[in-house]
Amino acid sequence: MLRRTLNLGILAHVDAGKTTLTERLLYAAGVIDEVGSVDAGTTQTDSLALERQRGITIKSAVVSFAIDGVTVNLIDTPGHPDFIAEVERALSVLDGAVLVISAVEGVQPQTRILMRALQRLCVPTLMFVNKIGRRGAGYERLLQAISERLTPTAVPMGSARELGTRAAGFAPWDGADAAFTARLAEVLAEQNDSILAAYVDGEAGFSYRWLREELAAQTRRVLVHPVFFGSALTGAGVDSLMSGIAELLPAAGRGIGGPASGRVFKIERGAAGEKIAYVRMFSGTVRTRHRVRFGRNGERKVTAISVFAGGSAVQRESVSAGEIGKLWGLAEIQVGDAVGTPRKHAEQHQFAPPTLETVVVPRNPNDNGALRVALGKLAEQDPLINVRQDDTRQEISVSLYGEVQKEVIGATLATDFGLDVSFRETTTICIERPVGTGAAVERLREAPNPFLATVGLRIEPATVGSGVEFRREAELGSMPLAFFRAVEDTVRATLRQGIYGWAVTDCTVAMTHSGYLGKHSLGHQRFNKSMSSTGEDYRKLTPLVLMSALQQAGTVVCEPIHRFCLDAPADTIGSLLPALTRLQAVPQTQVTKDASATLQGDIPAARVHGLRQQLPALTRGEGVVECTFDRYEPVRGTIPTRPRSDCNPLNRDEYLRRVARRASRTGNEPPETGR
Ligand SMILES: Nc1nc2c(ncn2[C@@H]2O[C@H](COP(=O)(O)OP(=O)(O)OP(=O)(O)O)[C@@H](O)[C@H]2O)c(=O)[nH]1
Ligand SMILES: [Mg+2]
Repeated sequence: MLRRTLNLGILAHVDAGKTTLTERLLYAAGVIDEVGSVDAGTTQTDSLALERQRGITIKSAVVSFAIDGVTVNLIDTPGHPDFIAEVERALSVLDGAVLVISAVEGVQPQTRILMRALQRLCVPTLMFVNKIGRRGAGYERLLQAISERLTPTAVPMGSARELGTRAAGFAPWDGADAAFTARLAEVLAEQNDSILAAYVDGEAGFSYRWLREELAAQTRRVLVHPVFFGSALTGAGVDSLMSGIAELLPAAGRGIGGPASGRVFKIERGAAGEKIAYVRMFSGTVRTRHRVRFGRNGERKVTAISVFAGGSAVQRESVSAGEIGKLWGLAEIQVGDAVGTPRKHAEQHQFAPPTLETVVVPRNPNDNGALRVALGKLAEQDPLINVRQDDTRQEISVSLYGEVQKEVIGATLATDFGLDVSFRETTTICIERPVGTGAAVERLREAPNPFLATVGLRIEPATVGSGVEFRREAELGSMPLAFFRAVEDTVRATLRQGIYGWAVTDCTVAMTHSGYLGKHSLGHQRFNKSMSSTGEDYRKLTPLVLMSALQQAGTVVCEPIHRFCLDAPADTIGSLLPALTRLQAVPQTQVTKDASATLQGDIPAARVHGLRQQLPALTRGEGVVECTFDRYEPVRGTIPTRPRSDCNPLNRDEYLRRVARRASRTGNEPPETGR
């Protein structure tokens, strides 16, 4: 029998019940005999000590079960927005998803963000409205919120009874239910003309089986979203969801053909500290003892493989298309790396990068080196923390999504690495965008250029969100490709710190002039470094030229702005509004219903923490606010600067002095590269 695999993500706003549902699905599939509990710290997927202590998921975890001949690899993801990077990595390897929504809290901000990402990536998605046994659980209200705020093509799959009680249950509809078949036909007819024709002709044209098949087909094409209700805590509705997963989501047959191609979505360290890469294979096969390419330049022999199959990971000789495997032996591999042949379309980021940062300080100054190594290991699992070493101040900083992530990093450093650290206050990461066009050129053997290279660069603004684009306008062939590469790499590195010290982005840099001195020699034919251009000449000259062009262009410092959605008692709005103004928040819409009001608007990321702190006092403890990154906007008022950690090419003389000092420290002559 052909084995089929479904890689299924469970996604939701924090605390909606993903981990509890995962536990229930494992139980229903017979993988575990007892249902573990998040609150008691006994679930399969919240297995880290920190997750058990805190009762929240921090890292994505994979478990598996079999259903109707399909191996389901289930990825339980974290819901807290501080760990959105984990969700992002899981998203790139999914065949289908279950979006969990709390029947009490309803559609929450993170629910919408996740749904949008699932739709952009065309991931077939079922919805599970959880916690129907909790007081305040809704049914019609939930369906309405789903259709208004998530998707107009939601299809309820059954009815719920005794909502808000321990006895709450879910009854799936079937072909005997005329209202259900009529509604199904109506929704499916939107995309299928033969159903439309049969629908118009009247009942006789329908076969229920045909409708179910069409429902599965349209779910797989992400045209409709079936909605189930239930309780992960009591198990109500979980069997129906389980059947829905098998019937409606697309399991792939294992094709072994094609070149090996996969993607790493999780990195873990084994008991002996060895690196384990979780890879989803898209085509081909990876085998033990075979060499495999990964990332930009990595290549190593795979020493062991285990594949998820019906409950646990088992040792195997190979992992093939459609499957998820754990790979040992690939020492330098990073999260996000391609394994084998990279897929054609490089994955785009679905969520905004971190907008906060902090300096990590070891309590014992002698631990500085160990701290750097430890943070490096954390960055293997989560590159977005973007560990930076400021050589001038001897400080290490990391990027963050929020305070919970900061606490988790602190706790991980203590428990896994024995490092006691403190953090400086969290600050906002701004960006710089060029406002005009600037150009500069330094020519070979023309004073004051001290380097054996010609570099001309022009920088100009590009569309928002486009990043940094490098273009060669100077003719290729006018110098060796390695020198062009040295210029491009240096341009990207230099733009990490603009005029005010922030990363420069949304711009195009064109190389307008190039030139080099070939292998020159006096009298004899040996290469003479002092008379010939080297890669080092380009690496040193480029920052000077680029920063001079950038100063001419000028930059504007932009700060991250969040969208907030705030619910509070209507009678507290009078005191809330002035407080929001003091926090530089700009409310744009206000809806008052009965005794409660909802305000939506913008707030600088730097003020979000302040808003969260003040909210309870301003709303008698009843206010709830959700904030999500929206965009960057020019800073109003005092322009924040970030201390430089590069060697400051803004001041030419100072830069040249430092370059000279470094060269003399590292053995006078710059190394020869690029030949
Ligand atoms: N009453 C009730 N409580 C539930 C249900 N499902 C989960 N819970 C509770 O809700 C809380 C959060 O459950 P989790 O399963 O950890 O939720 P999660 O979505 O995995 O949370 P994160 O991974 O941290 O985002 C726990 O206290 C659960 O016991 C349910 O169906 N009914
Ligand atoms: Mg969880």
